[in-house]
Parts: sequence; structure tokens; C-alpha cells
Amino acid sequence: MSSRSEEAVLIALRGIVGEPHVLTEPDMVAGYLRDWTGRWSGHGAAVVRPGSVEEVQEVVRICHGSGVAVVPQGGNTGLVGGSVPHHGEVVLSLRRLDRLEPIDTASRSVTAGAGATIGALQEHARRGGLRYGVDLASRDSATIGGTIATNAGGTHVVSNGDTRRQVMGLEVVLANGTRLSGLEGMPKISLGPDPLQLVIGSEGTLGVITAARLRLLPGEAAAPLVILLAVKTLGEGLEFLGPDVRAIEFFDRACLEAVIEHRGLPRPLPVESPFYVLIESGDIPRLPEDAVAVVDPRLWAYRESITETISALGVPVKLDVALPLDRVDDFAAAVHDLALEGDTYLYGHLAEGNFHVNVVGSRDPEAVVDRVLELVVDLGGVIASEHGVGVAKADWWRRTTEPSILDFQRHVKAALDPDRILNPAVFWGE
Ligand code: FAD
Ligand code: S2G
Ligand code: ZN
Repeated sequence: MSSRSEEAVLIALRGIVGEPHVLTEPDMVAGYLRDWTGRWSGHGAAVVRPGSVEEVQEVVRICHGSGVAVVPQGGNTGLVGGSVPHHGEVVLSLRRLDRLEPIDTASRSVTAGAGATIGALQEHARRGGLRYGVDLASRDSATIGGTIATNAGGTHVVSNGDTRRQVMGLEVVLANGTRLSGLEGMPKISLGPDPLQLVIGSEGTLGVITAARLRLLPGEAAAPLVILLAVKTLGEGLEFLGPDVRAIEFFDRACLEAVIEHRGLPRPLPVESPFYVLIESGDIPRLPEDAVAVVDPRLWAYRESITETISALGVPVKLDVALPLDRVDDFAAAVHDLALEGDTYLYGHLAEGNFHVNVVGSRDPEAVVDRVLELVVDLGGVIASEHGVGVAKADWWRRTTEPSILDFQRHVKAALDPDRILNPAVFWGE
């Protein structure tokens, strides 16, 4: 964008959102331009922070009219490079749209602004004697809009489903500034194809989510039990899956040792084991005679500290993948057989076969991505399970997505964002 036209756009944007909400100073924008892992840091024309859906519409119209691309951003906790500018885009921060409307107790649902954090929504639901079905360790920064745009999973998918399963309706601003609104929250409608469902998982490339109507769940009668078990194989861990299980997470010994060291936590179990399984359950699961286990809600700290622990060791190559459940142990063994340069950590959400393969210390991150994703595809898995594609896996996505589906996606993008101003680097890699 030429500096003259850039200045004209910035003046117009200031006229919409107000001077204080158009950031250009390097120290003011730094946190918006660098992703959470530190692997991607872009350069952006400006950070714009609208305070209402009407302002979002106006900002998008101005950018669209000036041919300026936009990266919608929530909490910037995304892990695939999709939330930061790569080619001078404007960062459209939705954080100010953080309203939480009163809970509709009859239909057990609530309307939330896209910029509200998951943690704030969880607290809002708790105060109403209800709970929100999605939980993840980034809850205090990750936003409603971001988790819908990435169809985030988290730790309770096994019992509550992924983010898509919580969404009853959306309000979205399209690339031309048009507002689509479907926040009525009727529990059941049949009015033809739902355009808003297309936006779930679209990572900011089809529309800007400004609000959502979300289903809430009954509160827990009693605090669920939290059990940590040592297991020799992940298949052994899967045997604990049952109707009372709220969450079933795993991590390998490398993760446990790193967390104990980094957080100064006591060793939770008297044995060293290839894997550990953390189960949150409404009832004590049937345990084998020789099970080595401990029960304590504080055990979540060992699982939830892994991401920040690994990031303290260096900038990791992160791969969020899923394998068929009957291949999880083959995959775990094969990853180690790759003998990747650096230190490899395996953890994730067991019931979905969802691995987070993190490698710290590789001098060739792209080679790590290629070798691990080749393995995933060979074993019949998927290359992205809950973090999305972003820029991290854009070329793998284009290469491995069924051509007819890719063609459909291309038509949808061309219909909704023909000038490709919404997050152009994601999926299509511009
Ligand atoms: P951002 O990072 O700001 O954006 C993510 C993507 O969504 C980008 O493509 C962006 O353009 C788009 N976007 C953001 N807001 C909007 C909007 N309003 N409208 C349209 N597009 C938008 N993820 C999981 O799925 N499960 C986990 O268990 C999990 N645990 C995590 C733990 C930690 C410690 C961290 C740092 C991250 C974790 N994540 C996890 C990843 C991350 O929290 C999720 O991807 C989350 O959905 C990102 O939300 P966000 O608001 O930070 O979005
Ligand atoms: C998790 C967090 C991000 C990562 O801990 O479940 O989704 O890859 C991850 O560390
Ligand atoms: Zn995860």
C-alpha cells in the first residue's frame, strides 16, 4: 500500500474507531504482530480495535474499498500462524467486543461478543449454575471468536464435543461489510443451508465473527475426580474410556520430566513410565489391580503446564494431528523412530487420537513438519485436529485435501471474499 494511500486509510479508520484504537507505534503493535509461539512475526499496516459490530462493518468496508487485507484477531493464542499479518495486512482486533449477555436459562444458552475470553464465559456460566462445554489452557486469552474460527477442541471434547457443537448461532461481517446475523438461539431450525456454519473453522478467511449464541450445559452436581495413571501404552489408556469420563488426556515421560523441572512440581507417581493418562471422571473408573494411580484435582497442573514449559525451552515446531485410535501406539513409536533432531514431546487428547507433537531444537523446522505429517497421512490420520491450518500447514492442506473438497472450498472463498482481503495467507497461502 503506498504511503499516501496508507495515510488516507489510517485517517478514515481513526474516523470510525477513534484515534486511540488505531495503533501504529511499534511498541504498541508488537504483541499483535508476533504469534504466541514466536515462530511467526509479521509486519502490519496497523492494529484497529473496533468497539461495535457497526464499527467492524465500517472498518471492513474501508479496507475492502482500499484493497487493504485484514487479519481478524482474538486473543492471539493461535498456534498455526493464522492470527498475525504476513504481508502488511491490517490487524482487526475483536477484543473490545467482549459483552456477555444475561443467560437464557430456559434454553440454557447465552449470547457472547467475539472478544469475550473463554475464561470469562466459563465464569459467567458458573455464576448462572451452568457451564460452557469447551475448556483449554489458553482460556484466559483465547476468545469466543477465535475458538469458533479455529473450531477449537480442548480437553472436554470427549464429553461435550468441539466448539462447533456449542454454537447455536453467529453474527458475522463479510468481506464487503455485510452483516449476517443469526443470534436468536432457537434450539431447532430448518430454514435451508446455514451460511453461518461455514464460518466455523474458517480461520478468519470467510468472515469476521462479531458475536455468537452458545449452548450451555448443566452445572456438575459434584466436582469430578481427577486421576493420573502410569500406562505402558496409549492403548492401555484408552481402556479407561467410559460414560463417566469428562476428559482423558495423555503425555509422555519427556513432558512430565520437563514440567517437574520447569514448574518445580513434586513427582506425582512413584514410577517412571512411557506415558501418563489424566482422567477426569464423574466416578472412579475401573482400575486394574496393579494400577499405579493418584487422585487429586491439582493433577491438571501437570497437563496444563506442558505448553508453556516447552515454550520456555525454545521455539517449538508444533504439530497438532489426529490418528485413528487403533494406530495411536504405532504413531507414537514411529515418531520416535524418526529420530528427529532436537527433543520430541508427545501429549494431547486421547479419546480423539489427537497428538500434539512438539519438537524443540531442530535446525530444519520444515523437515520436521514434512516427516511427521507424512507419517500421519501414511497411518490414515488428519494433519490438523483442533488448531487449524493457518500458514503452518497451508501447503500440506492444499496437497492432502480431497480435490473435490478443495474445489468446493475455493468456490466458497471466491463467493464470500472474491478480492481475498480476509486473512489471505491462511489456507491459500498468498
Ligand atoms: P487468535 O489466535 O487471535 O486467532 C486464531 C485464528 O482465528 C486466526 O486465523 C484468526 O484470524 C481467527 N480469528 C480470531 N478471531 C476471529 C473472529 N472474531 N472472527 C473471525 N476469525 C477470527 N487450541 C485447542 O483447540 N485446544 C487446546 O487445548 C488448546 N490449548 C492451548 C493452550 C495454550 C497454552 C495456548 C497458547 C494455545 C492453546 N490452543 C488450544 C490454541 C488456541 O488457544 C486456539 O487456537 C484458540 O482457538 C485461539 O483463540 P484466539 O482468540 O487466541 O484466536
Ligand atoms: C494442548 C496446546 C497447544 C500446544 O495443550 O492441548 O492444544 O500444542 C494444546 O502446546
Ligand atoms: Zn490440544
